[in-house]
Amino acid sequence: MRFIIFALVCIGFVLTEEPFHYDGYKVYQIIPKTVDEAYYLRSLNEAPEFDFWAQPRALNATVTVMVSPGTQASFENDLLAKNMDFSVIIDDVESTVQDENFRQSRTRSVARGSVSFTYFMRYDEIVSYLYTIAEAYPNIVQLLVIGQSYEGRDIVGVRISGGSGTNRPEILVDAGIHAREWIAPPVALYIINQLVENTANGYLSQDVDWVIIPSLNPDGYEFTHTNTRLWRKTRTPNTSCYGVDPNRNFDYHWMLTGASDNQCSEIYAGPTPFSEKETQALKDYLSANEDRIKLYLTFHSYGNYLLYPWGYTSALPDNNDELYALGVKVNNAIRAVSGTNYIIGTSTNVLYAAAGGSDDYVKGVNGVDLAYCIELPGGGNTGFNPAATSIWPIVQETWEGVKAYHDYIKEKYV
Ligand code: 0X9
Ligand code: ZN
Repeated sequence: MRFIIFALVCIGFVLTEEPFHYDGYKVYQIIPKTVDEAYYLRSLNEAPEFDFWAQPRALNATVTVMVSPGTQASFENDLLAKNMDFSVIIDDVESTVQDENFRQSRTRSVARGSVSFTYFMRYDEIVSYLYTIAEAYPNIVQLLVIGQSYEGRDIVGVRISGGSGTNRPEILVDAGIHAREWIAPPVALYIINQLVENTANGYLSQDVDWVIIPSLNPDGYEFTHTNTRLWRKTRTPNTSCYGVDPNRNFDYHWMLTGASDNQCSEIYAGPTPFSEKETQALKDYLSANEDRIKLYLTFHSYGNYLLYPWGYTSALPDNNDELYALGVKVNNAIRAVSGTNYIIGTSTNVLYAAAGGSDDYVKGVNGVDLAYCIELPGGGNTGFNPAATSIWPIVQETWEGVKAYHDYIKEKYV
């Protein structure tokens, strides 16, 4: 009986539509010093009570994890019993979310039809910006609706093409596949803004086409604004918990490693590959356009990593040298602006193994040689909440890296 009541409370808790509050949620930092300690932390990765913001990836690398109130005592006891040092870096996540709400409301401007980098735009504002520029610049911008989300939102992007001729190489960019990674959509929007609205950048779309989808998981993104700030997944209802991690849902070595079959886990891979309408939409776009796509960039946060495949294995891709060397060029361009430095390497080797990601799929199935997952810089107390004032510096420095990508593609394919 007690179990049934517990189960009902849990289901009620996860399926509720009431805004979720993080009262009493704490964030811990731990630096694993032995293999056993790292294994212990990894063993918690799938448990819904633990939300890893920086996953265990190597000895002596800091792990950051948010822990629900009911689990903290036993977690701390375990850490003490294992003689592991830890510190609490956020005592009450709710207060950081409230601070962010307050800052958002102060920096918000009316942006319908225009773009803003002083606050985090809502999905309808993003969409209306894309419609507006497609109308204002019909010669170079074409609106694309690649599909609909579970809740019925159009997944909108733009094709930017300033030249003529067939056989033009395409750079495909997406952002926001993980809902809470708020800095990613502005980076994609800034690329659009610079390519279209800054005439000095016309040369960047002369020989190369760009397709940019700034918010690939709009249901999740809206949910982070209205209900649960740190939501990561889609919003598809499952029997016990909502949502699938879309970056575990692509059909390339699906579920092999670093993914969960627990519906309530943050890294739930879904009941089947491409169970999510959002990942299906990207899949359909990819299969229709795979011949022209020469570079794929997917923006995430946080941690300053320029990752490339594979995420499903520690084996290096055939063109590892090229992927690494291009990563170095991009990093140099970004670093020249502000000193921001990225770690470059395969997902498995520099971050952690996780199969079912879009980058692996694009390379492994669509045959796009150059695919990168860019973990943008963090900010604020949670890493996912850079102050609105840091949107500008991040989008501007990243833009320099994006131009370095363009130069390489033009040089190689035009
Ligand atoms: O775990 C992920 O999906 C990405 N990190 S995040 O913190 N933004 O969630 C990294 C994905 C790297 N690519 C693959 N593992 N394929
Ligand atoms: Zn992510």
